[in-house]
Amino acid sequence: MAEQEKEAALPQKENFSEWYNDLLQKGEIMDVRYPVKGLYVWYPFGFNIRRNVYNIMRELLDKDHQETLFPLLIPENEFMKEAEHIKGFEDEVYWVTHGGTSPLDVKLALRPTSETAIYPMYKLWVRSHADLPLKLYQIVNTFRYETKHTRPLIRLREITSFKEAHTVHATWEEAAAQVDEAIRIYTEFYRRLAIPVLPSKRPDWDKFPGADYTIATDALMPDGKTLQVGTAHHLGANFAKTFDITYEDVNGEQVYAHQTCYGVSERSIAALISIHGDDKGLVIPPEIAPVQVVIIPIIFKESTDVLHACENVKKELEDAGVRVKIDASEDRPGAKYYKWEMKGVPVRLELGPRDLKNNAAMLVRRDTGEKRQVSLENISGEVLSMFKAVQTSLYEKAKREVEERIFDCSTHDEIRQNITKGIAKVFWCGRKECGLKLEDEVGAGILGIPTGQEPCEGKCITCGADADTQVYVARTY
Ligand code: 5CA
Ligand code: ZN
Repeated sequence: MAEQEKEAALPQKENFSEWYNDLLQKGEIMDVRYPVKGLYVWYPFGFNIRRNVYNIMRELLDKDHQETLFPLLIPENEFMKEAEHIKGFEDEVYWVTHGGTSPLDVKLALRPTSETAIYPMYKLWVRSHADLPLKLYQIVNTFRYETKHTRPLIRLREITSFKEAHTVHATWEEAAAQVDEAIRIYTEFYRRLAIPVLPSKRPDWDKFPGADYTIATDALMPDGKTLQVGTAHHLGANFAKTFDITYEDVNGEQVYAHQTCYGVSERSIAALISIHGDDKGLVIPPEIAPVQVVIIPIIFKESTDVLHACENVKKELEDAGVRVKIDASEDRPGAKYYKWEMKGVPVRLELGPRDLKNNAAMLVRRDTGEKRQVSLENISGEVLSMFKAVQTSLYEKAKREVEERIFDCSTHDEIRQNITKGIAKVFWCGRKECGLKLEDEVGAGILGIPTGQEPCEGKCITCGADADTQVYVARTY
């Protein structure tokens, strides 16, 4: 990259789209210049963030799921078995039709999601109630021929980081409990990313093709639109009937199993960088940051002492498990600050001759800019406690932002006035007709009924009939 290009500042975050695209490039997350629409390339720095994020996901799932890996290609006959599922995906599937120059006997679909790859095997694997529950997941690429505007990390034609879990249970109720559990796992996952999410039950017309119902988690983006960053689906016995997944129950009878599936993609990283980033670049929670502390030696003339002290600090931090870099390049300190701020390094440590005399260093927080002089005596303790403070305040700040941007509305006009700022919360009678009319008139979508909503009473915002639930309405990605 040319020096000048590197130095150019980001557009203000208020111009969200421009800011986002620029940040992906300057923060070295994704290169968007790959010559196929909807496909992008991970820079190594972005990929490092991805690895840290998915390690959290693995840690959460590995408690009671097992990781697996299924093939990318799905034979047409399997893919075409579940009617609702086909209807939902047929316009989005890429087909492999040839091997070399010979047409294939059976066309092969590139998985848009893996139900139809996995469930024929589940038919073989599930035999008795002792095999249940079965909870597997994989992290793979999936392909969807998206026709809406594609965007890096947000709407991809090759989703490179699709985490999909597929579970099998004895009863409908157990599957329902697993859907709730999936939403708890996702809420915890996003909390580790310092992102508050809003879980809600999608209206019927927006559920996953082939599911009984869908619960989704949405994150509020800086431009006031929401991004669906995870979904959990109750599949009932719908797929079990199609793929003949049965088990022998305690009475020795063959009965259909009940299933769930739930997924998260690199949209999680889109939300991460969008929600925390600022006009200076990335802001990355410590647990996820590829570089957690950058040490900047402040050198005047005789510098060996300072450099030596920096090496010692680096060693001590590394022994405490911290990912550290010393920037001893020729650049001016200001240029170094700029560079590492763009990269979102959570803590900067400055050390000069005067600090050294006092056996101290200066710590600077990336998220708030706050500076603190600390003793070198217990430097790893100071840094680790600053990490905690950063993590907490990133989450709290994002949470306040969401709370301030949910608006109770009682007319379509009121929704229209508030919807560019965030999310509207409104009473809805539950009738599809009213829901669709609402969406049409305000130019936004119903996300769904918040999970765990207290019973409430009001009038449907569209028809005025009695309503006992409120729903979120938002402009969505
Ligand atoms: N089989 C189910 C559960 S794994 C499934 O495919 N669900 S999904 O269609 O809702 O996708 C799961 C999640 O992937 C979505 O909630 C969304 O966050 C993400 N996602 C869906 N399509 C795309 C896309 N084109 N680009 C990036 N992320 C996507
Ligand atoms: Zn109504």
